[in-house]
Amino acid sequence: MTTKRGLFVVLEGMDRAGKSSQCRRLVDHLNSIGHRTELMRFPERDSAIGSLIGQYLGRKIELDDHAVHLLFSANRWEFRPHILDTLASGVNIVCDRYAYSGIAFTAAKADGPDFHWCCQPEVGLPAPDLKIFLSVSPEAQASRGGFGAERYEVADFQRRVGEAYARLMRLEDQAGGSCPAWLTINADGAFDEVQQQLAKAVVAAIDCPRSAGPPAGLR
Ligand code: FDM
Ligand code: MG
Repeated sequence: MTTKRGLFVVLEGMDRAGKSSQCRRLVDHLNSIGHRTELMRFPERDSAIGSLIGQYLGRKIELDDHAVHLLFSANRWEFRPHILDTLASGVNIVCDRYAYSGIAFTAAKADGPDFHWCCQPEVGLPAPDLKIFLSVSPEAQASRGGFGAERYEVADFQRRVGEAYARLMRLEDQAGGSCPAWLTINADGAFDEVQQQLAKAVVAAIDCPRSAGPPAGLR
């Protein structure tokens, strides 16, 4: 019997949506019910490229907006073999941020790189089987405490990131297919309720048939 390849799930969303905590809990849950699953995140700061990104986010170094955009993308490309091997071995991946963060955060910069330019370095990366957007209202965002100290953790910039995500999702939904490209889950409610919705959607996707080969490349 051949192993069914793992499911590649990506979670995106605004700051304070609870993405990282939800991803961790989801991975624990999936493993506990027998679905072997690995947690990944981008930026993955634990590499030479990731360390530069960490220094940039922590305001230790300055970089041109194009250059740092390419570093974020290169960080994904360096883990492409790992993603493909993991999926081929039948293990699912839950990924905390991916190419969509890359595009939305750079495209949100005032006088920054052009939106279409931002999309290009991502072309060819493994495409997720399921993309989930955790949405959070400005009120819930505010009630969850202040932003951190990293670059980008600024309310006005976050609003622009939200607009860039919306543009991205609109474009992908227009691009076709009979079902929406994105599943949006509202994360304003209680953590456990959001987790239940997430787990239900992901388990259903794991159980769906999928092609035996590697995932297609992002277009
Ligand atoms: N971010 C994340 C980007 O600007 N580009 C990317 O490609 C990715 C993956 O990095 F502000 C931004 C999003 C966020 C910051 O992310 C660090 P975490 O999830 O807080 O570590
Ligand atoms: Mg953060």
